[in-house]
Amino acid sequence: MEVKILFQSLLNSLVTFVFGFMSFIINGDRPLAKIPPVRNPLLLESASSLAKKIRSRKLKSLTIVEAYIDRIKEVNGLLNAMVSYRFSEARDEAQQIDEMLDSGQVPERYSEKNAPFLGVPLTVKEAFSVIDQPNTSGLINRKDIVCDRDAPVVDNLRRSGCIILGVTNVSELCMWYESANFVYGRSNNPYDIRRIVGGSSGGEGCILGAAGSVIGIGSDIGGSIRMPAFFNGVFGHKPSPGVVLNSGQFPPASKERSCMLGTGPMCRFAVDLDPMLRVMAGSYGLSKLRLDAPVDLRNLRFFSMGDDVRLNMASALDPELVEAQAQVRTYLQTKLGVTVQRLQLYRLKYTVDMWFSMMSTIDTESFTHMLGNNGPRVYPLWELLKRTVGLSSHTLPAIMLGLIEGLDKLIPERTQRLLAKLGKLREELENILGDDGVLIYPSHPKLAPFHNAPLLYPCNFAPTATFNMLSLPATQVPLGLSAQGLPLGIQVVANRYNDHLTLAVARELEKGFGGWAAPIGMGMYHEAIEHDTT
Ligand SMILES: *[C@@H]1O[C@H](CO)[C@@H](O)[C@H](O)[C@H]1NC(C)=O
Ligand SMILES: CC(=O)N[C@H]1CO[C@H](CO)[C@@H](O)[C@@H]1O
Repeated sequence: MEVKILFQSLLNSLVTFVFGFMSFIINGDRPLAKIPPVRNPLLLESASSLAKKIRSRKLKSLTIVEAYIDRIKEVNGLLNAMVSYRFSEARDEAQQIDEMLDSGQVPERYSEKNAPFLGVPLTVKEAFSVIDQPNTSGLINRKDIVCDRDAPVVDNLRRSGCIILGVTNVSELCMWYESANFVYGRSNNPYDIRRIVGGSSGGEGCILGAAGSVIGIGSDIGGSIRMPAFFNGVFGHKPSPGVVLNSGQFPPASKERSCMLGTGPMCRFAVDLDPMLRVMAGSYGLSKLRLDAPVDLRNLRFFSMGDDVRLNMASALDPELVEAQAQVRTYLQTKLGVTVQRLQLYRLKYTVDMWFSMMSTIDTESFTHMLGNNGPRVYPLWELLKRTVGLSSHTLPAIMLGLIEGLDKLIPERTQRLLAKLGKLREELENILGDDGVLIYPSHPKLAPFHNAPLLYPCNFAPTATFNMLSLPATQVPLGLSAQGLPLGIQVVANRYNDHLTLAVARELEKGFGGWAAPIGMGMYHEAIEHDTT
């Protein structure tokens, strides 16, 4: 056992060294390009606060829209987070809202209750349908497809008054945790551009982290909201299943997938999570939640798990994340006077196996079929050969997924065994959490890795995938920056339909740990920055 741990930590150091070295070769010894600091204070306000000021005419919607457009133009060249813009339409919409509010003639559908985000800019993950925006999910053979209508969740946010600035990058078919594809290229982390933004809602996490957006839409079947939220230091919430309608995204959300797939808010300020979730859920699923129930954090039961459970096939937890989780425990205990109980659920060890088993039972359409855009099937082995000589239009992770697809179906007894294990685990955790339990759990084993490094850690989505297969709501909460200037974070989990608990804890932890921290491009080139600014 000891030898295994030693070997793994040696391997980790080696990988970090090799990828750091590769980046050094590519970037030379030039100081790493950094995004400019945030200068406009409007970019530091929550969507809720902006909405209030727009309504009371302290601020014009157009001023805010222009501020975000300027910021996007300033950072996107370096980050490649947004892949399609609708700036002139956004300006027109902002102007119309300003004129309407100035006139004092505000129809009922734009009242504060019906349009809580009137005049506030929004960005959307490309996989969601937005009128006149591309509908590719990073597949080359879909690059010319344009949407002729909005996804229901996009429509809900538009009706709430949001102004869409554009759509953001994803991984190919939204099935990998690095956002790169042959339609849009690769997105870079705003805290260190040599690193990944995560996926599949990676462009969304990235543009939020860079202060180029304040609220956004993501979707999550194994961590696609929470991983990018973690790597880019923002909030991301995967709601309880059946609360936000998943339709209108590609790959399509079948009924069977809906227990695992969650569409939810991503944002920079904890206060925006609740109002966004209300709007996104709308008449479809809001009544399942109890967002109006008062929450007294001191009456909740807290549990902590993760730094002592080693998940099969996933990396060990980074020491800085172990420390961050310990600080969260201490904060909750001292600030709220609660006790945080350590939990050990040994079945969690098999998260990756259980998640794949569950996916294999619910997936109606084959991945290779979808890669071929439902035309001729794609042959992953052939694509792998083409990839080695740079001729495939598919990314390596997508090809690998195609290769392993269906492996689970080969051993049906194993799948059944794992699903039985999962059922027991779900029951066990649901009983522990009840209606007043909150679990804190790592968001990811590692801080944002270097580009391509996820290929070596393909199963590190395990800590987020846990709560898709368990159908529980989970919020990723940023916890400030590591010694190297990379975002830290933690997941907050509650029982099904208790989303109001995780959101309340997220707001509390933001108070204690500062929430989103503007990237100042530290990383290895810390000195260079200090020099720059003096
Ligand atoms: C996006 O593409 C999918 C799959 O081809 C299709 O079903 C869907 O209708 C498209 N969305 C829009 C809004 O055009
Ligand atoms: C780096 C990169 O490939 N960026 C591309 C992102 O997508 C837009 C829209 O298709 C392209 O214009 C960029 O070149």
